[in-house]
Amino acid sequence: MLSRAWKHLALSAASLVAAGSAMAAPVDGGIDFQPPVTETAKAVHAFHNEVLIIIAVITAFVTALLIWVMIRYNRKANPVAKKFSHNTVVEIIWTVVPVLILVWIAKGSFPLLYEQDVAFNGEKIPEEQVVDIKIYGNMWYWDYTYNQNTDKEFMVESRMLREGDADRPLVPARGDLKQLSTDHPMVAPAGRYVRLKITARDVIHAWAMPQFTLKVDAVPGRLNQLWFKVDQPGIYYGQCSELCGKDHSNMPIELWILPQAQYDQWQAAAQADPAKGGREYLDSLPRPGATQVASAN
Ligand SMILES: [Cu+2]
Repeated sequence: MLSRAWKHLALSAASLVAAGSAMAAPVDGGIDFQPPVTETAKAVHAFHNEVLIIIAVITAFVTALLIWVMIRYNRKANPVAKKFSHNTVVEIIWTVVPVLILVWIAKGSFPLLYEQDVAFNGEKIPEEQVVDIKIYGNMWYWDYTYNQNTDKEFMVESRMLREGDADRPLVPARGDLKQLSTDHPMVAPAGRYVRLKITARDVIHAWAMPQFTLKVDAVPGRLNQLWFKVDQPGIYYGQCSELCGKDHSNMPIELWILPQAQYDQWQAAAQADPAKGGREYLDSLPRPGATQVASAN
C-alpha cells in the first residue's frame, strides 16, 4: 500500500524532471541532474526520486521524535524520570523496520547496477550488432580505440581544448564549451548498443557521463564495462570523475552521437588519419550552440 503511494509520488516527480529542457551540457546555476537520455538513466532517476522520498520521510519522522522528546520530557515538563531501560516491542520495531527499508532500497538498486554493466535492457543482442569501443584513461586525456582486433582498428586521442592554446584553441563560436570540449571527441552511432571497455594506462581515472547515469573507474590492469543506447543524436559531455592528479580537471569527455550514416563517414575519415580524429568531418556538421563553422584544428 505504502510502497504503491511512494511509487506514484516518485513517478510524478520523475515526469517533472523529464519535462525539463533537453540540454546536452551542464547549465549555469543548475541544481538538479542533467536530463536523462537513455532508458537506464530514466530508471536511475526514478529510483533516485523514490529514495529521496524515503530519506525525506525518515528525516521528518526523526526530527518530530526529537522535538517531541525535547518538549514532553525536559526537566520542567517531566521532573521525575521513569527508571525502566528496555522495551522489547519497540526494540524489535526499530530493528526490523530499518532492515525492511534497506532491503526495499537494495531491491531497486542492485538490478540497476547490473543493467548499467551488462544487461542490455534484458534483451539478447547478437554480438555482431554491438558496437565495441575501448577506452583508456591517461594522465591527462582519454583515448578511444574502435574496431579493436580487426583490420579496421584505429585509436583517437581526446584532449581538452584550452583558451588561447596554440595547438588546441577553444573556439566558443564553434560551439566549444570551456572545460568540456575536446580536440577529437569520442563518437558513437545513434540507436545502437554501444559497449564500452574501460581501463587506464597509468593511474585510476573514471569515465562518467551524467546524462546516461554511467560512471565507472578506469583501473590499470583491469577491464570495466558499461553500455548505452542513445536514440537522440547530439553532443554529450562528461568528465573524469576519479581524482587522478594535477590535471584531473582537464580531462573532459565529449561524445558525439551521430546517425549511422554520419558515423560511418566519420569512421572512414578518422581511420584514414587517426591523429586528426575525423575532426574536419565533425566540423562540417551543423552543431548546437555554434554561431559559425570554424576551421578544423
Ligand atoms: Cu583522470
